[in-house]
Amino acid sequence: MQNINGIVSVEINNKIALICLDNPPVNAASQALRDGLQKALIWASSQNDIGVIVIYGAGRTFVAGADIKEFGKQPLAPFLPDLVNEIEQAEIPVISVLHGTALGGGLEIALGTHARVGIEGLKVGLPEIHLGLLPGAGGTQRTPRLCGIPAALDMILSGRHIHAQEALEMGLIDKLYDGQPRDVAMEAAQEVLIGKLETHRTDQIITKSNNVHLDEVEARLLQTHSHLFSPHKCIEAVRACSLPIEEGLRIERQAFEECMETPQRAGLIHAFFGERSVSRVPESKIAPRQVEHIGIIGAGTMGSGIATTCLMAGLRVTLIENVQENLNEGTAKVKRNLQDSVKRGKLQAENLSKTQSLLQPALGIEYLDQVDLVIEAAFEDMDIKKEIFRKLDSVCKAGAILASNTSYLDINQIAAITSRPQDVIGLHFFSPAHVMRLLEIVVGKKTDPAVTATGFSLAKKLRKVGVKAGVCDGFIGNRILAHYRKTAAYLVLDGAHPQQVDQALESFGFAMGPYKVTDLAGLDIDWMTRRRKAPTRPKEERYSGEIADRICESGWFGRKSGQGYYLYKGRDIHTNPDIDAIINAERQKAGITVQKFNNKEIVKRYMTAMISEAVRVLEERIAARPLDVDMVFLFGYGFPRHRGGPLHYADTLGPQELISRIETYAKEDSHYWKVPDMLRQMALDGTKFSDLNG
Ligand code: T1G
Repeated sequence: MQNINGIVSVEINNKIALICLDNPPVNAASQALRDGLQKALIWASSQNDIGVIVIYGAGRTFVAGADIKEFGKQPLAPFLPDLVNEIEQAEIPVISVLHGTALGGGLEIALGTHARVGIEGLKVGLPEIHLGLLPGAGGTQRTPRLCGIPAALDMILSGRHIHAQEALEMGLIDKLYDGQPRDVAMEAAQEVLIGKLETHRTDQIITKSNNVHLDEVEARLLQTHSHLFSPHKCIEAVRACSLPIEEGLRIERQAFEECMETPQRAGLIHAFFGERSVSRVPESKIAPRQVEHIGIIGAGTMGSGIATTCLMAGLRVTLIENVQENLNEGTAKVKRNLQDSVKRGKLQAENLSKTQSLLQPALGIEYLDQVDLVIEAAFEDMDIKKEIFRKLDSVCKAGAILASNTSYLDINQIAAITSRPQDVIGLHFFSPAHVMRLLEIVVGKKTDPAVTATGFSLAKKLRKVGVKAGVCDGFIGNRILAHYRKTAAYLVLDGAHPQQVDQALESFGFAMGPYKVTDLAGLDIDWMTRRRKAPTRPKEERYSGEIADRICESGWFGRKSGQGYYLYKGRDIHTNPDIDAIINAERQKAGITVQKFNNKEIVKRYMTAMISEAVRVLEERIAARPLDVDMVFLFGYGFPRHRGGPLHYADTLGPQELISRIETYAKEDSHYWKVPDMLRQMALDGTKFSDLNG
């Protein structure tokens, strides 16, 4: 065994050279792995009488891609595309054994080998598009040669994982085996030596151009993803696959480097690492409590959604209502959600009945005496919640965690009425709870760190993105939303049309503008919030709810009533001409001189408002890090992923630009537009939000 550099080793066994890649956790193609692999190939080729070289991975997967941590830094040789070419041009046949998730640069290494074998359970893919990139080590040139342009383009533009059998049928791998990587490496190598497993060079396959298909896909992309950069560069690179491979690889490299330079690549990589590091909180070093049986109080939309997500994670669920009819309705909704999850491929059909059997509907809180954790999802009323928690305190076993799904109420107040405030926490799910990935973990003053740790462990089990939040009205997301939604309302009062505001934010990258979102959620919910907050609204605050109040008073609550800011006929959505009269009447009543706003100005105001409140949430330690705010908005509020989140986006503007915008707007409304002290300090220190994510 020749240990090349601690990550790569080579073993000679008769005429076979076995190169083992061992770079946990996912064998990322770091500079050390590339350097070791290159040296191993040279060393193996220099040995006498080697008939075949096999590359395989140790651990849970073959190479899962280039090392994303190296992006944005000075690239270091050997460069992956060059290494793949060296593999392909080797005189001794080189084959690869793929297991786990051979993705991106990992699959590209394999495409440079002269035969690829997979191990059962393998998934392959070219997910670079999710990082704002394209396959930059030959994937756009070799994949079409192996499986044709349409299949290659689908793989590159979707970034999807392809299961082993499909990969075999597509021609991406040559044979499927079962067993451990090293044993399969030996078996496949011996088959090469006896001619049972053929080897071939991908670069010698000629691909016919298919510009008709490429033009069709490009046209569709311009409709759906015109704001994204890398999909168009993917097509540009794939177009070159009918040229000699040296030319194609040059065009691919050029396109890759252009993508690497974009803010979209930086935003998507921030999102990738943020999703993983957001759960790294001090409490995650503490052992969580055991949770196998969950009690849920309230079988309404949220309760049934939360029950669904817990059942899908294999947890037992006792679902509580106080009226049989509501319990039946909620139970039926859970079953529909599970069937919907099967349709969406989130739950295997063969697991449906077993999953449903974990659900135990019951009338009365006394059935929760043995659960490990309760999630209260009752009506958003503090008195109702206090009454429930009083009962839970007397019914639940010692050590049971008592959580509320409240979206803004004070967890400390709820905890204070129990004899176990240390076991009380907020677990704020987002509707639909079995689809939305965000879970705000709201930590009270007295919450035991082990309870917080359990919140994060539950989030992982539910495949949610858990974000730690402090206690304030609305925690992180709804607190910030409540602020910047006023900007949208002020813009409409002052001259913009709701549909224009939506279009402006959709062109910025939001899937839906704020008026479509509020129509979808139900205008009555915001109406209730405005009335709840009316008694405590500061007198200096410019009221932003006049137009929305009039719309609600007309009984128009959005999609659920067929009419809101828009008209809903079946799945069609149209502007609602009846709101123009309401808007004009309110402007007249307020004596407003109508202004014109262009889309750029709408986005500037909206984003500046969002960022300024996000900074205040950081100042008050409601969120510990800027990335916590970013992940809340990426996973709970449809913030465009390629922009990385509000504060990652703020770094592209800089604190000084934000301060000057706020100071300009403050001339119109000094109560609403205030520069947070933290932003001024950042401008003085030259600090970026990314510096605060450590
Ligand atoms: N580089 C660096 N670190 C990576 C990584 C990568 N490619 N993939 C994962 N990690 C880290 C991750 O941050 C986490 O770290 C740990 O590994 C476990 O990951 C030239 C340019 C492979 C399906 O996009 O999809 O190749 O938090 O929690 O849920 O054309 O990781 O433990 O410190 O996600 O089991 C293309 C990205 C790169 C694959 C495993 N490849 N990774 O999922 O574990 S670009 C990708 C994943 C490229 C070439 C181009 C998943 C996974 P930590 P995890 P998992």
